[in-house]
Amino acid sequence: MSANADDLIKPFLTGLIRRNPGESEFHQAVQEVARDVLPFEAEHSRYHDAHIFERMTEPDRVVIFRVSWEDDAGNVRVNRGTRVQFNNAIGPYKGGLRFHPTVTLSVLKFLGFEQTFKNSLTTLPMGGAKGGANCNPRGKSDREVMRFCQAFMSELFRHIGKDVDVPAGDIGVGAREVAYLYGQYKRLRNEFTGTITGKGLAFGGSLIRTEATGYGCVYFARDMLAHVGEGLEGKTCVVSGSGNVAQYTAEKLIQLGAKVVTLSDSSGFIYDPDGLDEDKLEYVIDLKTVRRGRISEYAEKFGCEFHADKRPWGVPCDAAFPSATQNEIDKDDAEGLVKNGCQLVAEGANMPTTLAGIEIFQRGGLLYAPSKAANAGGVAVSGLEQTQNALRLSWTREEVDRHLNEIMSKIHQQCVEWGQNGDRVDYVKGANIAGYVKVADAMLAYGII
Ligand code: NDP
Ligand code: 2IT
Repeated sequence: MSANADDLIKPFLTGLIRRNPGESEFHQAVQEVARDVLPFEAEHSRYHDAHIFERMTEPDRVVIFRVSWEDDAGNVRVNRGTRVQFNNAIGPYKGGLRFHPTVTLSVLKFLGFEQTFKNSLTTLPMGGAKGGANCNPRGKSDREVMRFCQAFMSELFRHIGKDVDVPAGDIGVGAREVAYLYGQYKRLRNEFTGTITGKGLAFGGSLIRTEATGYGCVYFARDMLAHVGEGLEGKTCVVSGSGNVAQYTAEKLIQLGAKVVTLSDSSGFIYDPDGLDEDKLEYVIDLKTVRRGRISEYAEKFGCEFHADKRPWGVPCDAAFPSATQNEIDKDDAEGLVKNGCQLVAEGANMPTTLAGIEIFQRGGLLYAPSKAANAGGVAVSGLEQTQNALRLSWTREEVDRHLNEIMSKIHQQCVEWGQNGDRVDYVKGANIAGYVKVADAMLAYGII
């Protein structure tokens, strides 16, 4: 970073930190974007004079509410629900809901901020939002999860709508939770307008939405490799997580001839040097989405290694697909990946790499795709679910997959257009500037609001 860029960024971040004390994840997400956008604004006075980036770091509004519910034993339980409506300059608010004990305002603000840029990159008309609650669905009965979702939606329904704000899933919010949430929304509003995406196919869901984030991430990796004349076939891949994104990242990698040797969860990772195949993956999907078990059971079943309380980044690979959670790759992990010859990192999870880790990847010359570009396939197909709901029809699997492919390629093209740096592409800069410009132009047009 030049001394000049540093002079712009430091005072900006000092102000941001003063206004948002203690919100380390939010600071981190803004810092990553500020490094590209503030120098860009300095060169484009129309954005700079209108304080566009400063306005983009302040959410339009945050709704915080109590979620009271009763567990199976008759105990009263209280959680905190939040919806961060970050920016609706280019379309209705759109973004997932996360139910996890680590959910804080900082986490939801980082996710909502990132979502604004990601949704802009998809080329679809969607603003940025995120929400969730500090609860843990793990270990709860279906009925408990149902009562929790109904209590959560009993307040959220006032703040959302098909043309206002359309939530979806994220960590801890899958098909089961989306169905309970939508059922309650429908009951309270007495309307069937599809105001949540990731719905079941019987009630307005889209084919390929379940697969979209993982598939899209692999399509993006394929496009990055094609740009340098390579392909995924035969590549050894390390994947973290074993939830929705990890499962369908692994599936598409296998379909394209790559070898997936790891998966993980919050207890550790499995290392299967023979690689996953369709049958093993089917076992994982049943284990994590139906039986809700631990990934260590995979190691017992297929006789491979399980490394408790460890992350998989020390396993030698050609490509890495972090697909669990934020900050799961730190500086040491990144150094290990570079040292072991990893060529490509495509982020299925949101902000899985620390700022120090990103610097290591960029200095190491890897093909590094930040989450706002690489994992945009999920929200893109959510956008296509909204379109199908509005049209009151359903597209085929092939049609949705074709759109997903095209959207990921368009995101790749935008990254190349804005991030070309000599004979290399800076995908971080490309995604940040391309995502920014569309939102900034809309905000500029609206005047000072
Ligand atoms: P799931 O709940 O389906 O799976 C999450 C996975 O990550 C599980 O394996 C879980 O382990 C693991 N995990 C969660 N938190 C932690 C943690 N603190 N430490 C270690 N492991 C953890 O979520 P998704 O697959 O949907 O989401 C994964 C990532 O992808 C998130 O960053 C999410 O924001 C992002 N994403 C999701 C999209 C979607 O469409 N679902 C779209 C774009 C991004 P365990 O089973 O032990 O809890
Ligand atoms: O982080 C994300 O993009 C998501 N969790 C998906 C959001 C959506 O609205 O589909």
